[in-house]
Amino acid sequence: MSAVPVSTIVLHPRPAAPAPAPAPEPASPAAGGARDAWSVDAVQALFELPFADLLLRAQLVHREHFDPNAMQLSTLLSIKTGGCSEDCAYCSQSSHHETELKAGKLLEVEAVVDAARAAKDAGAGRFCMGAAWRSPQARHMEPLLRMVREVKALGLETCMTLGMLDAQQARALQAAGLDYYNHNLDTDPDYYGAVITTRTYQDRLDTLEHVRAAGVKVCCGGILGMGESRRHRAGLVAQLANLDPYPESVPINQLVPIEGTPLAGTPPLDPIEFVRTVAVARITMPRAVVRLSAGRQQLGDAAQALAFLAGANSMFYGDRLLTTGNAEVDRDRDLLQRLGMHANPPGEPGTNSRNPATAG
Ligand code: SAM
Ligand code: DTB
Ligand code: SF4
Repeated sequence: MSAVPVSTIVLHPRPAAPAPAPAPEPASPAAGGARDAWSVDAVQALFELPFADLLLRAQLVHREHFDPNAMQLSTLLSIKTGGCSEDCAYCSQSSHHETELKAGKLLEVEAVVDAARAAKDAGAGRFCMGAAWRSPQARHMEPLLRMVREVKALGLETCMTLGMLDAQQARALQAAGLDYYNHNLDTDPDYYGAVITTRTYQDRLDTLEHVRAAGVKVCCGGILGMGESRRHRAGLVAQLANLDPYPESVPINQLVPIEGTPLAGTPPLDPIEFVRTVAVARITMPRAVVRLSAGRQQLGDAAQALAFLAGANSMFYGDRLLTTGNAEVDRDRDLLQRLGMHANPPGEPGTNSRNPATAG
């Protein structure tokens, strides 16, 4: 394991007064201790730290739990595209918006398995299947369960994102071999109503509860750059960090502005603020795998490298996300190589041995 123990990192004495120290990290859920909640104020205080202090803190936390040079690679496939009844203001697939996207049917199982095999051959460790639904219907379950079984049989980790699930659907997916379910909180509860009106924050929390109760690992994050404030970003991170336990996997998306959606003209987020958010996620959720998700093309190599320093240790890998482009595979391989980073083999989370939450 190449993770550098914190004790071996030489820190130069700080010449000036130390930056204010935000609240201590709450007791780890894996340690079974009582958890303190992260207040939004405490999370915002992390955001306000000088950039170098914030990144150092994030790196120390990261190195304590993970190999800092390991990258988890997930490939996405849209298994059912467009025509969605929800009104998420960022989304190309909502039938409430006039976008250029053509709606399709649920893909055949064989087509999904072929795409998963290609993703594995290209080096992905996890295959994430996304459907533009409010929630899956009963007739969808049989093909979905076959997809999970057959993708899993290839030796890939499986992930799905299908909208809201009830308890029974979550249990059926778990029994088929689903490793992760992605369901994002997307933003702060106070900003949520400006983005989505067709389902509530509580609906999302309920689905996360069903996923957790079924024994499927939780992949839950949000979107930055939708016009929210720093306070809202702190509120989102506090919500995620206060889930008990916090998600195993935290995707941080940057808004991909899509023509025809209400958020199309939103000014881009400062990349430094994006990196700050990654660092704050790392500090507040030390054992979570933090994923650079949508928006990597806009971030560019230098900001992504900073985000890796800030504790991001996963990315979407493959030329497409769901309906938009992603950084190209050759470019990502080149980026990892220039940074001396390596991809995790499938099923291997790239943790160090002190990480009970994701080591098994
Ligand atoms: N329909 C399901 C749902 O919403 O739960 C699953 C698919 S949905 C596309 C998954 C997530 O992708 C959303 O929750 C959102 O966080 C992210 N996403 C969708 N469109 C995006 C965009 N234009 N920019 C950034 N992230 C986006
Ligand atoms: C997540 O948090 N981001 C992914 C995945 N989960 C399903 C989706 C990103 C979608 C970006 C816009 C698109 O391609 O449509
Ligand atoms: Fe539908 Fe998901 Fe897009 Fe919302 S984010 S419109 S639920 S596909």
